[in-house]
Amino acid sequence: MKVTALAAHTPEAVRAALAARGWESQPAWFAATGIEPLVVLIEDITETEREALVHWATKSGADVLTGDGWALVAGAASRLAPLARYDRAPAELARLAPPLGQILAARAVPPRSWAIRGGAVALDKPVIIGILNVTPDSFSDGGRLSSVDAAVEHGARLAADGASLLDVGGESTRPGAAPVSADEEIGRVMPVVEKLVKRGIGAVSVDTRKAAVARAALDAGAAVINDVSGLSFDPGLAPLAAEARAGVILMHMRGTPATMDSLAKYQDVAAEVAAELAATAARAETAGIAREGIVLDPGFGFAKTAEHNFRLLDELATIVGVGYPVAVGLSRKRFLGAATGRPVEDRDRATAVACALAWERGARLFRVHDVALTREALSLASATTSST
Ligand code: PMM
Repeated sequence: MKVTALAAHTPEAVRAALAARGWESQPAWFAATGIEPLVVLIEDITETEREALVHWATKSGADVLTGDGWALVAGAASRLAPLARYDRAPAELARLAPPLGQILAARAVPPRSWAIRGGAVALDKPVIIGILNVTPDSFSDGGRLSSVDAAVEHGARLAADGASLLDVGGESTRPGAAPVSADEEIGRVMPVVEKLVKRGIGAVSVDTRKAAVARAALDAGAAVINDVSGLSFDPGLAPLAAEARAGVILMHMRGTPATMDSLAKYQDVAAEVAAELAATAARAETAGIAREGIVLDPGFGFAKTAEHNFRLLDELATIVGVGYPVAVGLSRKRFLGAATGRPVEDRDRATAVACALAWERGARLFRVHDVALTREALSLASATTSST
């Protein structure tokens, strides 16, 4: 007898084992994904629901851990699937079917493209978003080029290095950074957005929390709004994005850059960030933003300690489980320095490694300063993952 423990973090190992024994590729893939383990945390459940769940789990061989008002159910995805069907699940668990059905559907068919204004971004390969900060201190080159031309040249270099999107931002969101008026922000970003669009460099994203800035950028040809406040700063942003059919990146944070550090308090950071992002996405859809246009971002460094950021990176699949494409902004962040001891100007290697880990855990979009280095790391990471 020969016994081998197969890799369990990817269905690929089971698919390959079945294919090697004569299974056709589709049934092999379905079988492999069906026996993948699934763990779901169910909160705010009634006592009747909890009892029904424990009873069902005992009968069907799923594992259940439970306490007051919550339950954790675990088992192969195919074993838990009946709970998402009204005709198969116990009547007492009817409330569980829709959210569980959504989770299973998103796992079976992950989003393959992201709808942005005037186009779509394929998500089968890593998507790199080049950072183009145009705050006054960003592009000082001793006066050789105007800061606008220097920023546009830098954008051209990022695009040539492999960025499919250029994220132009005119407001620093560092902890405690001074707020900037909409007019000031427009004055900073618009000359750069206009020139990038005119020269056809990349698709342009505008990194702003303000509807007035987003409107000006969209009018000039930007395709994406990257809102670090996750629609919580300016009520005008969501209707604008909906009407313009802009792609949106909705990032998680708590409070504002001025107050966020004091709000970095979590019992269970990945599950809490996932729940808060799910609520943000639901608000976006209620405001008319198409589901296909939404990307979620856990907001590394925003209202999170270094330890929270490490947990989030490790448990990124919990954020991916919300069911939308996931972007990560890891570039040069402080927690990378906490792990490596490197100062901010020497964190691009750590960034590239962190992006490779994030890809492996399901992130698809990567907002970085050093596009070339990150692209190399992601080329390797994506070469090891199956695209079936
Ligand atoms: N981080 C910063 C700014 N904008 N946008 C998204 N979507 N995600 C991020 O993590 C993010 C962001 C701050 O970083 P920077 O000062 O290096 O641009």
